Amino acid sequence: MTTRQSSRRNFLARLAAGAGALALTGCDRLVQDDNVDALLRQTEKLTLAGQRALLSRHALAREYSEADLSPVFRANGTQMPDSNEYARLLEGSFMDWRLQVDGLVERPQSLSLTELKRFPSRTQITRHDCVEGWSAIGKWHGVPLAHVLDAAGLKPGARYVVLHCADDLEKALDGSGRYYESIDLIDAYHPQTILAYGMNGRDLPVRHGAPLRLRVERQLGYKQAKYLMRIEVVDGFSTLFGGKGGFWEDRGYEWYAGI
Ligand SMILES: Nc1nc2c(c(=O)[nH]1)N[C@H]1C(S)=C(S)[C@@H](COP(=O)(O)O)O[C@H]1N2
Ligand SMILES: [Mo]
Repeated sequence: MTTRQSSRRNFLARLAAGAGALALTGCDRLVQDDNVDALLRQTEKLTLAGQRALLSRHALAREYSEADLSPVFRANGTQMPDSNEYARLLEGSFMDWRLQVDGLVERPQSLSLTELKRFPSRTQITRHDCVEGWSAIGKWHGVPLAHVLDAAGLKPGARYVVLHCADDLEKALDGSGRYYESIDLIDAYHPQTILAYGMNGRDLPVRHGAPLRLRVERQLGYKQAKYLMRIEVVDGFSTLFGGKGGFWEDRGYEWYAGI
């Protein structure tokens, strides 16, 4: 929350408390004043709208049953990162792969797949919606991002989580074609936001982002970053890559891709 937002909230809270106190002491001259009345009615609406917006960000995405699983789950974007480093990691069955967790954290982490699998896990069957106009229902298994963030401990000022991937979706010598994404802390701590290492009861296949991908179920397909290498906690993303918070965002897509 910005300082302006929070001081406005404080102002509204004081206003509401003040009005209550006035009403209680029977001094209704102020309360009956037309302007104050109108203002109070408006703050009531604002609070409701604000609460509704927040509630909807916390709501769960629909979950499905095994019978709903799509027989074919399409792969999109990169289906095999084209780097020597990724080839080497894949050849070693990702035994040498580590997820770096750094940025605004108290305890930077370097986590192997085995270590990630020791955290409590979650399985969810959800529908993936790509902006290109296709959907598929899949079963995802992994560690809630919240557990990993708690292990690292957020520093004051932390506001976003940036997901750095292994693949260049665009060939650019300056590194600007690297896939990445970002989400805010509401989504990062949402119970269905997981770092998935399993899909449909097996290890996550390479074309779907092995060894680890994000599932952030209230948002569109392009937010579901595959081939995760690093999680960086930041206070803003304007200085990263194109500054818009994601590979496709830098090319014009919305940062918040709610569905
Ligand atoms: N690293 C990386 N993540 C990515 C992409 C990509 O090209 N590279 N494509 C995105 C898009 S547009 C979609 S629809 C989904 C596709 O996921 P899937 O291949 O498992 O179907 O991954 C998203 N995450
Ligand atoms: Mo997509």
